[in-house]
Amino acid sequence: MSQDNRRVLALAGGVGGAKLALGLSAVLPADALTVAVNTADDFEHLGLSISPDLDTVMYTLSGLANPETGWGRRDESWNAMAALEQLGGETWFRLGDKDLATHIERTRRLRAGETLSAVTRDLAQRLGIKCAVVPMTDSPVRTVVTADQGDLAFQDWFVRLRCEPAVRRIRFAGADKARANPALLDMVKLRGVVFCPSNPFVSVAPILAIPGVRMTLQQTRVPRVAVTPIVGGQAIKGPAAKMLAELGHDVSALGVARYYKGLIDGFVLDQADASLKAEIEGLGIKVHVADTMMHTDNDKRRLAAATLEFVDALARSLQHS
Ligand code: FO1
Repeated sequence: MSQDNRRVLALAGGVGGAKLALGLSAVLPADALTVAVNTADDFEHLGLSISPDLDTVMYTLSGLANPETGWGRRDESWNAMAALEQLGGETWFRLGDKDLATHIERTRRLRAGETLSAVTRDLAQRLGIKCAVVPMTDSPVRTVVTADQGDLAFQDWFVRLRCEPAVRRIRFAGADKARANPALLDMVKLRGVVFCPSNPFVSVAPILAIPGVRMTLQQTRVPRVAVTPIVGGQAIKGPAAKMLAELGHDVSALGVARYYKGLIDGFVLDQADASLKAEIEGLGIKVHVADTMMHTDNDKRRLAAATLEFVDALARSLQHS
């Protein structure tokens, strides 16, 4: 394989995406991985620019992530939040003391005129991350969840209201005017595209909503593989299963595969759902059955390696078609 064709593009959101990204970073050379991250969960809070998915990916790749929550930093202290609470400030979105430093520095640089891509590149480098971590766009895009009580900003729905209001509709305000990160528009020389096991509706869909990204994915000849975020009808983490039901999809890996139809050549299905293989293949999507649970770093590496083997097998079969 030529140098150019070695690069893998991973599409990622929060915790699940970050775990597979870590596995990919362990089995690929540093210059062969680009992780493109959802930024539609971003918001301004306490006057700071917060990019939760970028931070989850960066903390995970640098070994700094909180192993209990998956978001925020390990060995965190909460003095600023406690002091804020005493003063009657807003504490529903928990920002640890060390994590605050990331938001303060990001906010300062954005206000000074740097792009989110430039700030992310530098922060990632300072945290010792060797692969490329890029925001899906430098333009502001915000997920808006329509529930029965009206429109809710994403973090209001996700954290403040604990994902409880039933979701009627989701939109990505600003996506139509956003400019995609160039990594999402040039797939000609890739080894493959991996849809990480992130929430299809609020982590991957915002990336697909940026003009040009869906079409580029539809037209590329490189293999595109999604790793299931649903096992045994349940989300590994977060509200994906609840959202599948509320948005009228089958609450299963099959529902996810149908949602990605036309965008993927292959689907990594968990061994617990092996009975869905034939139905997913009936959609014209090849299936690889694996253990997709990522408890340990070894699990992450194993799933990443299996996903890449599947990507390469698909490349061989696409060449023949
Ligand atoms: N998630 C929560 O459920 N509660 C929180 O208080 C919270 C704080 C937080 C702070 C920084 C950060 O980067 C992420 C944080 N998250 C929190 C997670 C975040 O809301 C979600 O990971 C994503 O937006 C969904 O992928």
